[in-house]
Amino acid sequence: MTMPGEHTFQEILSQPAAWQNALQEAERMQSPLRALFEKQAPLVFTGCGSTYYLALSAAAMFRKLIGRLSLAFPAGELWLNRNEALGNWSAASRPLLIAISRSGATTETLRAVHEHRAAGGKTLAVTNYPDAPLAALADAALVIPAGQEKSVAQTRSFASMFVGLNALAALLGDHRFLWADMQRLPELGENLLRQYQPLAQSLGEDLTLERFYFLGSGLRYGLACEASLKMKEMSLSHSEPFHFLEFRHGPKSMVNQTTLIFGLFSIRNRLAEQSVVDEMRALGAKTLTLGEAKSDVSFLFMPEEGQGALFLPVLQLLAYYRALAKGLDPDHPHNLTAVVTIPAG
Ligand code: F1P
Repeated sequence: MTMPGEHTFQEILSQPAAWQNALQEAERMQSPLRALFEKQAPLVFTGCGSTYYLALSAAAMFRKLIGRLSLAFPAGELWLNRNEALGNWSAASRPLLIAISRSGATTETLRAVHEHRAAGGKTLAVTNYPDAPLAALADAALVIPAGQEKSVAQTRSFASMFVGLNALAALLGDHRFLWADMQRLPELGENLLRQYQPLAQSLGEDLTLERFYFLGSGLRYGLACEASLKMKEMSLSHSEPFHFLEFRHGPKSMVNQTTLIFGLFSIRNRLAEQSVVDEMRALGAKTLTLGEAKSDVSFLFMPEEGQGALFLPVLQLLAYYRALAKGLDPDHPHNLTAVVTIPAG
């Protein structure tokens, strides 16, 4: 018998070791993977649920760090609506598919890879399970075994694959200083977990809160989506992600005293993002800001292009504590299974 949430808690707390594993695997694989990326073809990232949100962030990272046209689609769209999503490409410019899946066994993701292969395209798999079907189906794989987990909701796995893709983008783009800075991620992650666990617990246990909005732009939009999904899956709470400036265009009508707004700040656009959070606080919302400095959760001295993973641990913990406070088991979210398989038919 395990305690409710025991696996999730352990997986969240142990993620810095999985980040370390991700840095090592990205470094080990960079030479073999350079060949796949050599052709100046567009990149198409895909996944489902959490791993689709990772695809959104990864596409933004690769656009910025290797300067390549990079898109993201849910795998189900690449399976069922491939032409609407991608259009037709000549053989010379056929996109490289980067298929992300914790389990390596989700039906839509496998079908998207099959479709891509059938159209003559190449695929890189990013996964935590080397022996699952995805790695075997792809032309190459970035595997991070330390991200494997027992829980249904992804926490350590998501963060491990995020760091793996972030590291790969830094290496392939020859961003040596960024790569050197990223070596500090595991230590910074440990510090964050230690320092902000009490804050995550007190906000997570505040059951006067009912509505949660996660604001993030650029590569933080995918992270805002993922944090929002954690809140939904684990704690069955009303939760939505938005790009910062979008929140003024309608969603802010939902703000009241029971609202908590999370601001995932960039460094570059901090002032514009801060003004949205300030406006929502003036309308009565509670707020929690995360960013490099002068935020409720601050992670110091990491360049914007390498700090994405640092947004995750406190937000994951908050969802975990809220689930427990509501009497739910975060290890077993309502109606969900760890892998979605769709029978052939
Ligand atoms: C992705 C997924 C998520 C879902 C849940 C379980 O699977 O199904 O969509 O939110 O957390 O995992 P995978 O393809 O990454 O294994």
